[in-house]
Amino acid sequence: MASSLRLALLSLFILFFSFHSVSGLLTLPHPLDPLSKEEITLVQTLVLKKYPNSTHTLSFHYVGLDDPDKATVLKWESTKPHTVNISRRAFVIALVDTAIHELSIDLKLHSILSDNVHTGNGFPTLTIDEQTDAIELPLKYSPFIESVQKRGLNISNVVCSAFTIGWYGQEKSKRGLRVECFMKEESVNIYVRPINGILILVDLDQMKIVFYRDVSKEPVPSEDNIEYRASHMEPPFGPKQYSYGTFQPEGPGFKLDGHSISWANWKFHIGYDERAGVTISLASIYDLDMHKSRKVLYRGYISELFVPYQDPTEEWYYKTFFDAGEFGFGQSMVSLEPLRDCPPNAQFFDAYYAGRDGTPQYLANAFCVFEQYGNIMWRHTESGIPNEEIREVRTEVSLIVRSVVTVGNYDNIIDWEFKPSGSIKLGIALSGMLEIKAVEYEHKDEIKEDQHGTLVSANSIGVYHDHYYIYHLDLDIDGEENSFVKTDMKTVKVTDGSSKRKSYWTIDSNTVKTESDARIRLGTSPSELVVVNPNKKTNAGNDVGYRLIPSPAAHPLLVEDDYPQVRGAFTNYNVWVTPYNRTEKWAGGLYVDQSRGEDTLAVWTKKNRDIVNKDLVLWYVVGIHHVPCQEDFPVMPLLSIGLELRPTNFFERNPVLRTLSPKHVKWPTTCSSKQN
Ligand SMILES: *[C@@H]1O[C@H](CO)[C@@H](O)[C@H](O)[C@H]1NC(C)=O
Ligand SMILES: *[C@@H]1O[C@H](CO)[C@@H](O)[C@H](O)[C@H]1NC(C)=O
Ligand SMILES: *[C@@H]1O[C@H](CO)[C@@H](O)[C@H](O)[C@H]1NC(C)=O
Ligand SMILES: *[C@@H]1O[C@H](CO)[C@@H](O)[C@H](O)[C@H]1NC(C)=O
Ligand SMILES: [Cu+2]
Repeated sequence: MASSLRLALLSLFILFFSFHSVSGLLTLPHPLDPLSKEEITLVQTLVLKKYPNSTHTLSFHYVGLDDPDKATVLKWESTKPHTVNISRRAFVIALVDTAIHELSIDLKLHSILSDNVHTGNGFPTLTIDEQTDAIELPLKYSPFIESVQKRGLNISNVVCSAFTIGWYGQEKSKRGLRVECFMKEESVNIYVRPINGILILVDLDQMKIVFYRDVSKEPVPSEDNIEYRASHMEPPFGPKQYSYGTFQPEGPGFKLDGHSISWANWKFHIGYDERAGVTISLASIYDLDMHKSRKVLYRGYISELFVPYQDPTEEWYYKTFFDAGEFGFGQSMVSLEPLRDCPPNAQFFDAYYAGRDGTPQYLANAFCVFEQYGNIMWRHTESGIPNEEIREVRTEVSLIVRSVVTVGNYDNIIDWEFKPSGSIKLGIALSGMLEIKAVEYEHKDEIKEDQHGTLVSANSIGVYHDHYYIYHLDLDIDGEENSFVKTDMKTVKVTDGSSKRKSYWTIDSNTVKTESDARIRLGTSPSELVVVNPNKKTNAGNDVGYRLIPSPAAHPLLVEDDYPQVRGAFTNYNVWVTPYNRTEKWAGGLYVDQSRGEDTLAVWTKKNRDIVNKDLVLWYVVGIHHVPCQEDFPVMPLLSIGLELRPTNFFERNPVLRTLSPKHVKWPTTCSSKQN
């Protein structure tokens, strides 16, 4: 039944609009387009020419667009047709032998413009290939084979996974990885079946195990109740979800031109970067009253994701991951499944990133774009007029750009949702598996000391941890020069008898002058945070602006000088504002693997720069403290968080006042007969 419906749906799409992926560039490259397959190959060729792999060990750790200066991009954008001759450059981080090289490559001139060696602390993003090599090592390492046998386990059923090691104050650092192993028997749910008690450290330069210890023999949690594949489950299934159809007889409401999209009143560019994942650029909204497009966001992406676990023991203390800087958010993106990850009306995009040897790696269905129906945009029922009932309702159609980043056990669903009302919702949802620590306990009552997590199943502790995502939001509210206004709400007491009330609240608005005053811990007192353009006012005299509607705030619970917190110091505040600086992209630093916190947002803002009427970047931390519970096991239902950027005195009035609801069309009868 399900498959016949899917067929019916598919044939509809073939009929009404193309269901294929957009891979190549349809027009001249936009200056912010991700590197194409051919450009990545060109980078590989040029670097190999300088450092032949016959005489050097060479590995590519980052290959991405070295985006042109913002002023140049804005000039290019404002000149129609786009005649500005804009350079096209790649930024590359490569290990040549063991030195970290930063190369700037001109893709038009086919030449290496600069080649510098990074001598500071920290290492580049890991390649997927070196992780793959590292996790093979234990399987051929005799002490490990013995440990497995001693536990009565079959080495053929062991699979391993690589974990970054963090930094804990030591003077010298070497590139390395910890490896942990799991049992894969009937079930593929490996992360809940750890072989705990084995410490393995791999030296990545030598690609060999340099430290090995077998410290304990906790049982591997059993395979009961851990399966998540529908094909491997027994009925009953439920609750039943009923069939549905999506049908856009006029085709989708958006137009694509390469990676640029225009939809409703919005237009923007969708980029991809092997470190950042999906990037949104040059978003502007058409103002029906002013008859022109107005700038909102120059660039937005997730700059870092910090996931510190909270078990201080020998086996777990090091687990303080930086998923963007260490593992690459973009290269950890996974192919989306049509009809499941994205609805039937979605359009898919492919992406390329560079593998370890520089060869372009193809990622099909890397992100999707679709229109979402079903919410209310605005409404009113007026029943206060005798003998008359007025009811005006407008359906909302919004546009979503979706990608999924899967770093090991966790899946991060990243949505950018654009609304005709001018709002941008930045959604994050978590799913996937908990990281499980194997213990001897089968019931909570047996546990005597802190296990640093919740017993989510027999012998299985879901360890406490946090997820802190930090967004880089280079807002350009109706132009580049902006200010940051903090409006505090405060109680006023009436003591002079002028009112029957004893109190009320009012506001106190202040333009924040410097970076240090713009660091904000949310939730301590009520306030509104607005990025305004002080040079543009509405007819009523208000500064045009966009307001930040935050998610519930999470504040770090580690002490400020704890090593992971020094490295993840961008979580010390929920909101930061900096003046635009092209090199300040990565909130945890450019070199995050074993970083020492020397290149974080917290360090940059110590300059305490002036942020009044300047080109500003808003940094926002979406955080959650995760106390695992049994429902998170064996796979966690989506947990959603996020924020909203919402116009505030940006428009003269409700910008969707004159927006009509989409027409409802009847499902074609030829298909409806197949629906049962
Ligand atoms: C050098 O790299 C190229 C491109 O990846 C590959 O085809 C070739 O086999 C490599 N040669 C050596 C000696 O590793
Ligand atoms: C554009 O600039 C490049 C150098 O960056 C130059 O080689 C090329 O001739 C220029 N093209 C035009 C049409 O001016
Ligand atoms: C170990 O597992 C492999 C693959 O599942 C199987 O072929 C083999 O017989 C097993 N060995 C033992 C000793 O059970
Ligand atoms: C940009 O930021 C980097 C890193 O914080 C700094 O070294 C550089 O001086 C800054 N440039 C300007 C123009 O402020
Ligand atoms: Cu979690």
